[in-house]
Order: sequence, then C-alpha cells, then structure tokens
Amino acid sequence: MKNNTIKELFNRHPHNPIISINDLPYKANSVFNAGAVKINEIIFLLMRVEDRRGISHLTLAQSKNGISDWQINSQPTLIPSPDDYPEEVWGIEDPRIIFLEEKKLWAITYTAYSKGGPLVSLITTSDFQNFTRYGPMMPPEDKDAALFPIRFDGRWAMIHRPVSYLPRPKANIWISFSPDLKHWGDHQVLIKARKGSWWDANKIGLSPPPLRTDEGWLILYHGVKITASGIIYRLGLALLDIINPRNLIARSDEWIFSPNESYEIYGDVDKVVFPCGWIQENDKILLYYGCADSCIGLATANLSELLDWLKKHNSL
Ligand code: BMA
Repeated sequence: MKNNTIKELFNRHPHNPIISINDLPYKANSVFNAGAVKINEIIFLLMRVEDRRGISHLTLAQSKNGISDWQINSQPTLIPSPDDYPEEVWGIEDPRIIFLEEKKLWAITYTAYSKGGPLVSLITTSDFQNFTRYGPMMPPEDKDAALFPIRFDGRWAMIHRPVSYLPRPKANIWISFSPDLKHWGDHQVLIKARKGSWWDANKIGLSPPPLRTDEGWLILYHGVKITASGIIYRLGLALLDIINPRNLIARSDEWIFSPNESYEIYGDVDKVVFPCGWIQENDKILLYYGCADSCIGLATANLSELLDWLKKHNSL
C-alpha cells in the first residue's frame, strides 16, 4: 500500500482552513489557536487574533455546524488589560476552555505575555459575554495550561508547561494542585520531553484540555522538533489515570498529526499545527487547530480509534 493511502487517525475537513483573516469583521494580522466548546448545539470558538501591532486578543465566533456560517463578534471579545493586569502588556493568547462542573462556570486558562515572559492566567464566564479575571496562576515562563473539570481529593488540578534553561533549555509538561484555583502547589512533572532525534524531543506542551474517557484522561500534546530548516509542531497522545491524574498510563511513540497541507506549512510560523480545543460528539472528536500561526483548521477523528491506537503504540 502506498504511504498516502494509509488511513490517518485525524481527517482534515475539505473546507480547511475554515476560518482565516478574510472572515474577520475588522483588520488584523492573523487568526489562529482557538479554544472550543459546544453549548446548546452551537459551537463556540474563542480565537486568538493577532493585531497589526503584533499584540494578541481573543474574539468569539459561533456556528451551528462548526464548519461554516461563523458569526464573529464585530469587536474583540477579550482585550489585554495591562492597566489592571500588567502581565497582559504584550497580549493574551492560546485559550483552553473547560467547564467547572461544581461552579457551573467555564474556566479559560490563557497565556498572558508579560515583560518577564509568558505566564498562565485565568478568566471565568457563565455566558461568554461577561468575564471575571482571576489574574496570574503561574509565574513566567509558563504556558499551555488547562484545568480539569472536577476536583481530585478536594483539590483542583491543572496541567501546564514551565520552561527551565539549565543545563540546557527544557520544557516538560507538569501538573499542579490547588484548593481554591489561586494558590498552587504539589507541582510534579507529568510528561517529560524526550531527547535526541524524537519528534517530541526537548519541548512539549498540552494542546487542548484533558478529555474524560472510560479509559482515563486523554491528552493530546504537541512536540516541537528542531530541524536544519526550522521547527515542526506535531501532535501525539497520552493517557492519565482517571482517579489520580498524576499517573501517566500511556504515551504514544509516534506522532499522529503533523503539518502536511500548504496552509499548515506556510504562514507567519511555518510547519505548525496547534490545537487549543476539541469537542466530543459521542464517538466523534472535532479538533480545532491553529495552522502555521495564520488561520484555523478542523480535523475529525473517532475517539475509540484514538484509544485503540494508543494501546498499540504505548511507549511506556
Ligand atoms: C508556541 C505558542 C503558540 C504558537 C506556537 C508556534 O510557543 O506561542 O501560540 O502557535 O508557539 O509559533
């Protein structure tokens, strides 16, 4: 069988990119990495929009079919607020959204780009019209964060990705716990970046929020390979224990999604696929991903196929 006829786990939508800068009702540089949720049969994307200064804000788009006919807010939905939150001075980026079941609130973890580097901040909302800012949860340099929808033994849990520079730059995925969403501790490395020539060597990060399945919390994460011609952002899978998410029970050996189409290969940052949101509809997964830091794509997969594949490709 020829390589291009082998079935992939994720299928790109034929209308990709489903949202690009021409769809926005105002002038901007790019629209990409979007958080995604479904409320009352409507798909909401909270999209990162980079303006022509280079500063990002977040704008809401809604669609019934999640593919076309997007209603995009005529003005930015959430703009940086550096007077009250100085850490947002260079923009707000890459939202991940999860429903906190106990509080009946949507929690949006996002990157605030401070003068000291990117850090993790939190906003909550019940309706995507009124928003409450909580401020920073993690100091710089830290990003790629999402909360879990429930507490574990009374504590909230968050996955995030701090960076350390000694003895050489390294970015592993961590998990931390909090009694109140404000004070975080019990920090632990959850998934280590691999080394050498692996697709996920040196730098990895959570992509969309953890997804609850019968087999555990499904994690889709990105790995950044540095090559002679630049970086490649690809995606792989992991699984965490459902009761104790500190336990990593599976991690894929191979990547499952990689820049392949021209809109993923060429853009403001070439060769990047960067999802911040996925939506489950029974066994179907809708993955919304940023393409080359320039536009938004949609790819679909079957959850059962992802879990079966991960069992066969577990490298632990
Ligand atoms: C990461 C994040 C993403 C971006 C990606 C590729 O570090 O900043 O927002 O899509 O780099 O540039």
